[in-house]
Amino acid sequence: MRDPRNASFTWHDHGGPFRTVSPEQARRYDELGYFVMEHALGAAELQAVREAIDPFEAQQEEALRAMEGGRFFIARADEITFTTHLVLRSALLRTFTGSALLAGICADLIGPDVRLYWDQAVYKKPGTDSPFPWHQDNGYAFVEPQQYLTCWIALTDATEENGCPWVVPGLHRLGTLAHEYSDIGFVCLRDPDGAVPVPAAAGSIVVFSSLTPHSTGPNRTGEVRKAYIVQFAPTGAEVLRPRSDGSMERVPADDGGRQYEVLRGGRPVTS
Ligand SMILES: O=C(O)CCC(=O)C(=O)O
Repeated sequence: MRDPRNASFTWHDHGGPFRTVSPEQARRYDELGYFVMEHALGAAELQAVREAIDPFEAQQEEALRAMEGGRFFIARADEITFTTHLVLRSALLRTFTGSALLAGICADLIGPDVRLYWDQAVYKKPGTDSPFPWHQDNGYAFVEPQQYLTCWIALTDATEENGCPWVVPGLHRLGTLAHEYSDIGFVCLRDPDGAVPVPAAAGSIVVFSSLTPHSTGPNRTGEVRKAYIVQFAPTGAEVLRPRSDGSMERVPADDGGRQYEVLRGGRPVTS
């Protein structure tokens, strides 16, 4: 079932020319809704990004443990943490999110004018039994245009055993599906047919659409599964936010501090 705000949606295929993704990756993005850019980050860059994030995640874990029930929204102490808006706290991550690699993916899959929409680290701890439920990223906050970009960057090897992403190929072309809230996250599908695991070696990027239904599995290993998720939207994108009277307000996704320009007229903007 579609989200009622998704009245008329058309997926626009990408015709190139491409500067960073291959024509085959662009084809997979259009047809399936995702592809993996293998070993996109070098070892030194990967280590630097992980080391920039780890201390903030440790603080987040401590803060969660101090909360009633060890929970806040969908985060759970010693299971799964969401450390958001790291670009406000780390110059290294700010530079990384505007790197030639990420800006190039944005140029190929979004367009000439792009802003960072969201960034967060998601760490899944050993012994986390519950999966992260099936959702589209546009199911958390309804953005228009609906079609924005998620780069799920594996900071450690992501495997079926420790909670790699799973996707349902093809459904992104329908636009935003209806979601309902559960205490482990918003849900748009339950046990969908055709779901495929998307393992990713450390340093690889799972590139998918905000409209690609995805989930991540339990972590049955003894190691933390670490990911840094960065999302990009076309300049001018707006979030449709419900007001208390039931009407919708349109909030531009251009927060001066963290939703900065990454591309303007097809050229990287350094912030
Ligand atoms: O990385 C995870 O385990 C789930 C995160 C996710 O799907 C999301 O933030 O949209």
